[in-house]
Amino acid sequence: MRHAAHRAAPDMKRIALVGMPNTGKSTLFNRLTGSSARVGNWPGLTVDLASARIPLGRHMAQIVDLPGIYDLQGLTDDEDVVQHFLRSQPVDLVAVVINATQIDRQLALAVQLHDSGFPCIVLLNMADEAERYGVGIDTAKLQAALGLPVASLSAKHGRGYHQVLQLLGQTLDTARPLALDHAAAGLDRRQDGQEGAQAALAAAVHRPSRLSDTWAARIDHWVMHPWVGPPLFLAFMALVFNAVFTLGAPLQKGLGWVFDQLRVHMFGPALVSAPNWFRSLVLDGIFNGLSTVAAFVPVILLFFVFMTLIEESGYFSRAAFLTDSLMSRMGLDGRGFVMLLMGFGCNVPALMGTRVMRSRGLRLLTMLIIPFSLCSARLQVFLFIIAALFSPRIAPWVLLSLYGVSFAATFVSAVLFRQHYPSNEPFVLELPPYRMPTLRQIALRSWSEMQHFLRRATKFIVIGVVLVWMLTNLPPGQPTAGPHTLAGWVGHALHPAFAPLGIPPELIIALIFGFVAKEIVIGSLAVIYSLQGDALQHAIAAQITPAAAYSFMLFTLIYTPCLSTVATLRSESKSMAYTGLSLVWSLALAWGTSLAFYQGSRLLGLA
Ligand SMILES: Nc1nc2c(ncn2[C@@H]2O[C@H](COP(=O)(O)OP(=O)(O)O)[C@@H](O)[C@H]2O)c(=O)[nH]1
Ligand SMILES: [Mg+2]
Repeated sequence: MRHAAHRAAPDMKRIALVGMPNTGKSTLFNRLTGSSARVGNWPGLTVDLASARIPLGRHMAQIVDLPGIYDLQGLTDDEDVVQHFLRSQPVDLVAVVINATQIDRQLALAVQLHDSGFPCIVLLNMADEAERYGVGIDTAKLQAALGLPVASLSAKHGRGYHQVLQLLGQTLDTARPLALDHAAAGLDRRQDGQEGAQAALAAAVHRPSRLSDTWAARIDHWVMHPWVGPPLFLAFMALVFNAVFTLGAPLQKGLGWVFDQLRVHMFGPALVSAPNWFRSLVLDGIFNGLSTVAAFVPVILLFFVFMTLIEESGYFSRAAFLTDSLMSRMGLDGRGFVMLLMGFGCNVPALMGTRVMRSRGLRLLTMLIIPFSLCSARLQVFLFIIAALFSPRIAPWVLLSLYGVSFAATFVSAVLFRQHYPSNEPFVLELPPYRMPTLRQIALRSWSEMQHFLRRATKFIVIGVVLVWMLTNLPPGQPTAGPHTLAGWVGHALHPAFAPLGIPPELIIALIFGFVAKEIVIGSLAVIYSLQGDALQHAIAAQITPAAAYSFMLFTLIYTPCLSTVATLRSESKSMAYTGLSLVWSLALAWGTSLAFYQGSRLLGLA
């Protein structure tokens, strides 16, 4: 079935966008395809590729956005993906996207593809920047020298776009798909394209000896300064972080209110005459699952608004460069550090943000450690428990120590697993110029990331919430999460495993709820103890010691953050085995840490 979905209809043309990284392939793709684009599986590929069908001239064409490559014969994961794609999917036209300001280094790729037999068209993108830097390209001469159609455009601002559409349509009139065996033979021939490129460059391109941008150089002097740069970066991250979560919290609250209203005024009344268990399943199971998913929407939207700003402006590459040497000791890179910091707000968008990493190994390692970032949902639990058991004088230190543990768990995991996830991404220090993001870019990105999350996570999360509902409400006739429900039995059965950690059965049940979302842990404690607020805090304080409470918090910090994170891990890694590893490892680390802490403090006579 998967194969069938990607076999183009007989009258359907296929155009592949190929080019070096950051030449604007995706920007052009988005402009071409708008909202019709879909991200999907391709047979034999480890990454998802975006594709869409659009009318072009007299044809329907499927456009595919491929990852960036430096060389047709290169060895990185991405180059592998492109090779595999060109060998397994017939294409009618390869649109080679080139950053016009770097045409001297990029043209050879177009010649390589042409020499390998692929029907090509050359798109000189970033015409706006080329003009600003004084790079002059005579497209007519270039076209003649290469023997290929050439057009120049600015994909970001839309300049020259309509001519490109026309040219694509015309080129398709005569383009014939390259048979797969010819494509393979062409790719096996291994040419470097340098000669043809040099001749064409000499004939058609005028480049100033040095492209200078004094304005950017002056900013970089401070942004990349060894002493000024890092604090500036941290201050900037703190700002972004605050912006995301101060704006996000009221939005989340508002959304929660809307869901409450729906529940109280619509679904509740509609279900009054339904049997109790059914009403509870719909309202406390399915409906709660949906509102859990919805709660992430504002954070994801805001996160990607800021992420687009940071990435598009060019600051992201610079920040990553600053922290790169530090992170490389852990087998990570600077971009991973930025995502790790983002994870302290919410793990879900941070995991999605790792998509900027092109090496699968690097990405998996980064995704393995992000869930240990103490996110704002866990913070709520800690604030509640700390207030219940620790005096105001030491409370801040307790919280600070949890942040320390969060960093330590990250570090330990990275060091332990770095061998398993080697990165073969070439480290290319190429700082993009500073660029002003457009509103269109920001809106498009945050909207599509939100859709991506909803489409991939909803089913998984709702099923998980319903399972927890079943645990805490079956068999029927018992008080929710009571000792004679399935959850009560599980809590009892797990007691031997948790007693050495100082965690009583009531809190084990709370941990089961916490598997769904940390936001509901306190609420679940209220249900389990049938108490609220101060009374609940007193009851917990009376039941456990501070050492047991800290052990509970350690466990809460380190084990699975929430179902949404698990769903995101699964959809981003596309591997159940990897998702399972992440679950098992975090559970094991949580258990070991809590055990070591609780037994240690008992030995010291503190528990
Ligand atoms: N100035 C300018 N920037 C562009 C243009 N097209 C793309 N960009 C920027 O170049 C960067 C890389 O674009 P992207 O589409 O992600 O490149 P890809 O790696 O080839 O998919 C982004 O910051 C874009 O906003 C353009 O025509 N002019
Ligand atoms: Mg891209």
